[in-house]
Amino acid sequence: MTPRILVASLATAGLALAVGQMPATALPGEGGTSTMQAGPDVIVGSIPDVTKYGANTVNGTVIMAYAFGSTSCNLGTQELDWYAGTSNHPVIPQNAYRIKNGRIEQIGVGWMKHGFCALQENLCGTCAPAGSGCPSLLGIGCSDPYTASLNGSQGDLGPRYEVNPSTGAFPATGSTTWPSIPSGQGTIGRRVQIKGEDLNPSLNAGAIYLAECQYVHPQDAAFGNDNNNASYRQFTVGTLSGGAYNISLAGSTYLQRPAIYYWPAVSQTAVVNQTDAPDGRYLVGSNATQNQDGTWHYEIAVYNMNSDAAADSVTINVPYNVTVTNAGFKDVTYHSGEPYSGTDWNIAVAPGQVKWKCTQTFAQNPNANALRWATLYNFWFDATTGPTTGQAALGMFKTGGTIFGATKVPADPCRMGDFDCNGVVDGADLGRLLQNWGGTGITDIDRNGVTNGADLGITISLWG
Ligand SMILES: [Ca+2]
Ligand SMILES: [Ca+2]
Ligand SMILES: [Ca+2]
Ligand SMILES: [Ca+2]
Repeated sequence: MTPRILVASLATAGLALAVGQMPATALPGEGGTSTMQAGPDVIVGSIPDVTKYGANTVNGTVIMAYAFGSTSCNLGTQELDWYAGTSNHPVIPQNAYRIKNGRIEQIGVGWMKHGFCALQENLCGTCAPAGSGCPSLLGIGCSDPYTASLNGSQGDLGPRYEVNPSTGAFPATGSTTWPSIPSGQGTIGRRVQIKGEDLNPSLNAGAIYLAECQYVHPQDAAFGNDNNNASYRQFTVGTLSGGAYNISLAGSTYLQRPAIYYWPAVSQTAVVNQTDAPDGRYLVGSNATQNQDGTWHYEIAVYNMNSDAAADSVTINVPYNVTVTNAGFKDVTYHSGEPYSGTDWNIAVAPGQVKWKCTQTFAQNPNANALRWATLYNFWFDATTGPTTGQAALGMFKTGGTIFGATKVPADPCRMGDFDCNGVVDGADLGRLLQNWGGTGITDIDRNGVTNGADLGITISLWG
């Protein structure tokens, strides 16, 4: 099923259900159709509410602060640790996104709420309580609500850098090691921070907004149940009051999938494809729309769900007879003492390729601006041809290595082997190949870095 159909069917299913809650069975998590995963399996079963805190002005920019509530469920076969002040409880980052003019972008980043004790409720089905009251375990089938005001309580919000999102490991030191809230940011510190201009209705006609919550937990990760831990819900923007826009959650919570999956529901030509690094999952979304001058605009959004390796480059091969212009990049704004650099990636447009790369290696700066977990970065360009399906190569920051994800790329306007693009593969093309023997570029058809016998063989096979 395509994400768009999935979303549409979920939207229909949601009509019959209480607002803000959908059954976990509505959308199977990673691992097939079963909703019962071996071991503990935490998910976000609902995003029930939102709290607005107001705004601070930082370096002349008005930044507004929010928190989203999250009700978790244990869909697994074992109880889940929920011990406050240890390394055995969930941590819960919150994000906000906007879909506008064919692009999905992350406009809000919050720190991680550290869980403490679990109620034993039944949002997701039959609960076998792990104890009475609020014990330090979440029972099998049980749910635990964190209201928005709890998820925005600054004393329980820790920085994201402390956790390895692949293993769920984080130190038990708690708040003793957390950076203190910066001066003048008492309202927005650690919470989900969104620039006022990203919400201002007069600047964002037609925009769709999404809230996303994710749970990271060492037991859930150890059992391989950590690819279903993010859920999302739409929100709308109201009037300005108390220094910040009122926002209201709308519709149902879409379960066990991150917000990027909603992109094709809004931008109908967008697609989302998953690809896994050895240590975690990435989602590559892409969209191509025609510009008024006949060229095409490409939008690529890469989301790191739970990879500690963190992508630090994105490379797209484009045909040599395609011209690329207007390449761009957008990241997120880390805050409140999160140590990551905010330096924009370098963009290199060369014949046959466009590449975005973090400006520093891991060896140069472990806190360089790699694409960290639970964040989404944007990459875009214009090209002279419309889309076909190709690959985005994602380089890995901490580990080295490259993974590939399917994406829309510009199609080749010429036949393979027809280097001069005159419609036939003939002696002129062969001459060019022989002239460039040993070299790179258009005659290196298989893009292995050298024009050689393999490329000659391809050219001959396409003769005529
Ligand atoms: Ca899970
Ligand atoms: Ca930046
Ligand atoms: Ca030719
Ligand atoms: Ca070659």
